[in-house]
Parts: sequence; structure tokens; C-alpha cells
Amino acid sequence: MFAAAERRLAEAGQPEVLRFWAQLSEDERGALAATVEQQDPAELRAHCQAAARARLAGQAPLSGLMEPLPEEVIGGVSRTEAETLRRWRERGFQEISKGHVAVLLLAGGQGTRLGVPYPKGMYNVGLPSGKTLYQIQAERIRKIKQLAEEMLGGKCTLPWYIMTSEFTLEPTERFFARHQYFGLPQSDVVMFEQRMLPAVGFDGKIILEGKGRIAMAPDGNGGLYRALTDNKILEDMDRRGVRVVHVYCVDNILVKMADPVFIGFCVERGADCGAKVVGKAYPTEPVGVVCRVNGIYQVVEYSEVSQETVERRNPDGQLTFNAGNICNHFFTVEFLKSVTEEFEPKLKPHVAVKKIPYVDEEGNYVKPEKANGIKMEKFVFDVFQFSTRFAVFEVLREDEFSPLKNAESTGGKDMPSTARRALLWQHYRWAVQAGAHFLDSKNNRVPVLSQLQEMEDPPVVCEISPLISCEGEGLEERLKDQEFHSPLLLTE
Ligand code: UD2
Repeated sequence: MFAAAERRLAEAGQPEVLRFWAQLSEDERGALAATVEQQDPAELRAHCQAAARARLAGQAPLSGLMEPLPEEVIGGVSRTEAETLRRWRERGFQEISKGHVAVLLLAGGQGTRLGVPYPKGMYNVGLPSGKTLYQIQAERIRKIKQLAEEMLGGKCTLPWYIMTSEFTLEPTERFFARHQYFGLPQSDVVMFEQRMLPAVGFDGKIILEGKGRIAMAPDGNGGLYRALTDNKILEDMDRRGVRVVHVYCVDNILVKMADPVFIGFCVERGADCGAKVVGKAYPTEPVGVVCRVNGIYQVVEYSEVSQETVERRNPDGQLTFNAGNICNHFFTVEFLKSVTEEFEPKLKPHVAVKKIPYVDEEGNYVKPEKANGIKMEKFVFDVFQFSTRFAVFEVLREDEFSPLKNAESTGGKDMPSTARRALLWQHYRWAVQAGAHFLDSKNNRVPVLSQLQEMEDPPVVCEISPLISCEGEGLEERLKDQEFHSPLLLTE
């Protein structure tokens, strides 16, 4: 075991990784050897050298090269007539009913900011139903599938691919099994794992976070493309007849699954690649901006754009770079094939300089006060540059975007309470639109309110199961001219 690991690490130029070998237990040795075994020595060497180089070179500044999106690539909910939206929706449902659509969840992140020791999808934001993000998403898939079947007749499949990492695969699998896949056919839920990469010190050496443990992190959500190849996911899609994929990130409580309007819009435009955007809530909001750089479509991530650029405004006062990425993308399977077969190696990793806990030469555990290492990640949207027909779809924030990023204790934005509130406001709006009335404790009607401030709760609590309605549809027959007390929990 030692000899094999030693050989690989020598080849990778990282022999120091084994410096505490003599002090490790059998189990620890086995685990360390297994981690080493997973890494290709030549790739590992290149990774460590690239990390050290990147730190010295810094990231190329993009700010000066960015241009806003041309109007003609942007479609959007508020800039489109109802009739056209209806046509896109129908087109999307047709694709779903023919089994051409899959949803793909990026769920390999560590959720460091939220700070829970389990995958973010298992988080319960405190809705009356107690549903977790995974359950909400699963139920939305079930409902969309049911609507497609009702609309166009016949059964269809809508597979759900879930990309996990070493941190999230096992707990996610167990959670789904414990909940009987939330009523989805198990064969339509396909979990697969992305790769991990070691963190590297400024000297180009792999960081040990324990005497027998390399500091490993997932290779970014752009690790998707290698993971698709590693796990033969595109072959699986081909076998099922999937042609287009709706990719999204785990933490947006308002995410529309396999959104028929977005899919119909992209398909009708003949797009190979598309992104949903929202107008930014404030200049420094932590979302990437969809734009062009040297004439090529791209997302410039919030961590890589200058303050001056995010603050820039047009003469009418609107932010110049206002197309906020919500990590919600459309890809054709053909495009994904061209990425995995040809373009993936061209994706440049992004460099994050971080404080990474480590063991020092004497084997003491150290929590550094200053940044001491580099993590390299690829980003899912970096393939936009290879698109030959790119489309952008602007959606309404209150209907489609409320991410869960931070712990409640931060008292800031994008927390469990803001996600819960966004969903409850949405369901309250749906109920009122469908003709429901709410009564207070004295049986007086509660006046209808609209949300003015982010931190304000809706006047009543109303939660509607996605199995009843996933977009506010079909609620009249249950709610019209009826009176309810709060909390109203509408379940199937
Ligand atoms: C992401 C977007 C950002 C904006 C924001 C909106 C990227 C790179 N950035 O930023 O532009 O749209 O979301 O909320 O997409 N993940 C993996 N594997 C990894 C790392 C992350 O699957 O190695 C998943 C993660 O589980 C999550 C998604 O990717 O579902 C986004 O990751 P994040 O929350 O770290 O991204 P964030 O908020 O920095």
C-alpha cells in the first residue's frame, strides 16, 4: 500500500504527503492510500503547479472587457405577450411529454456558508409542512410530469440527475431512500459523483488537513462535465431519449423544475445553451453577471468583478450589468456532448485563495488566521463561450429566485427566513389570485397586501403543496370565493 502511494506521489512531485505515515492507524493508511489512488499523478502534478502559478499571476481582470448583453438574445417573462408565453409553455410541455427533457441538479457543494453538516438539499427552512428543499423539488417534478401527461396524454418520464460529491453522495442517497424517493420512480433518479481536488499551499505543496488526510474539495460545479463522462451520464440520457437538460443549483427555494416556458423558449430559438437571469437586487449581490467579453457570451462571477464595474449605471439609472445569473441553465444533449468530447479541457479553473486548516511539520492542527492556500474550481457556466446559439431568459425574482446561502445568525440576506418568506409570499399571491379570502381571529377578512419589503412577512400563512400546484395553476376550484383561517396548508 505504502509503496504504491509513494510511487504515485513521487511522480506527482508530492512525496511529503506521506510524511506522517508511520504514525497512522491501519484505517487511516487505507483511507489516505485510497485518496492518492484516485488521483492521476500527471494531472495532480499539473494541478499543483497550476495552482501555485495562478496565485502568482492572479486572475486576468475582465472588468474592462465586459459588455452588456445585446437585446436580441434576451427573452423574458415581463417583456413577452401572454400569447407567446403560452406558446413557449406548450412547446416545453410537448418536449416533456415526449420524454425529451431531463433535470439535472448540482448538489456537490459543501454549503460552507450555511454551515450545516449535511447536504443543503436536506435543509428544512421552517415551512408549515416541514418540507426540505429536496422534497419540494421532487414534488415539483412529479407535478410537471403529471401536467404534461394530462395535457398531451400518455405516460412520460422526466429523469432527475443529481450530481453529488464525496461530501454529499452518501447522505443524499440515504435521505432519498428513507423518503421513498418522494414518490418518484427510483429508476428516474440518477445520482452520480463529481471529482475532488486537493487544496494547494502557496509553495505548490498539497495541504494536509490531518496527518493522514489531504484537504480535498469538490472541483467546482463545472466539474459537471468531467463527471458526465466519468459516470457515462450522456449515454444514459441517450438511452432514455433525452434531448435537452435543465440544470439548476440546489438552494433556490423558488426554482421551477423543467420549466416548460424556459424550455419552450430555448427550443423555439434553436438554442444549444441558455441561462435564466434576474435583474440584480443590489449592485454587489453575489450572483454572476451574464454578459459578453470580447464579444463572447460569458458569466463573470461576482467574486471576479470589480466594485466599479458592478456599480456602473446607464444614463437611465439602471445597472449596466444587470443580468444576474441564477444558476439555472438549459443545454441540449448535443451541446453537452461537444463539451465533454472537445471543450472541457479548455475550461480554465478559477482560483480561490482561502484559509485552509492544516497540520504543521510537527503534526499540530492549525487554523490559519490568514489565507494560506488555493482551491481551484471550474464553473458550470464557463461552457457558454462554446455555444453557437446562446439564449438568455429574464424571469421575475419574486416568482423564481430566493437562494439559501447563509446561516440565520448572519442576520443578512439569503437565509432560511428569507427563503421561507419568499415562498410563503408566492403562495399567498397565488391563493389571492385564485379568489381565496383569509379571515382573522374575529372572522373579519384580512385586507390583501402586496410585498413591499424583503423582510416583511405576508399577512397570513399559506403554503400550497407542489403536488397541488407548482406555478399557481389550477387553484380556483379549491379556493375561489372560499374563506380560510391562517395558517392554510393546502395538501393533496
Ligand atoms: C452560484 C453561481 C452564481 C449565482 C449564484 C446564485 C456558479 C459558479 N456561481 O454562486 O453566479 O448564479 O449561484 O445563487 O455557478 N456545486 C457543486 N459542486 C461544487 C460546487 C458547487 O455541485 O463543487 C453546486 C452547489 O451544490 C450549488 C451550486 O453548485 O447547488 C452553486 O454553488 P454555490 O452555492 O457555491 O455557488 P454561489 O452561490 O457562489
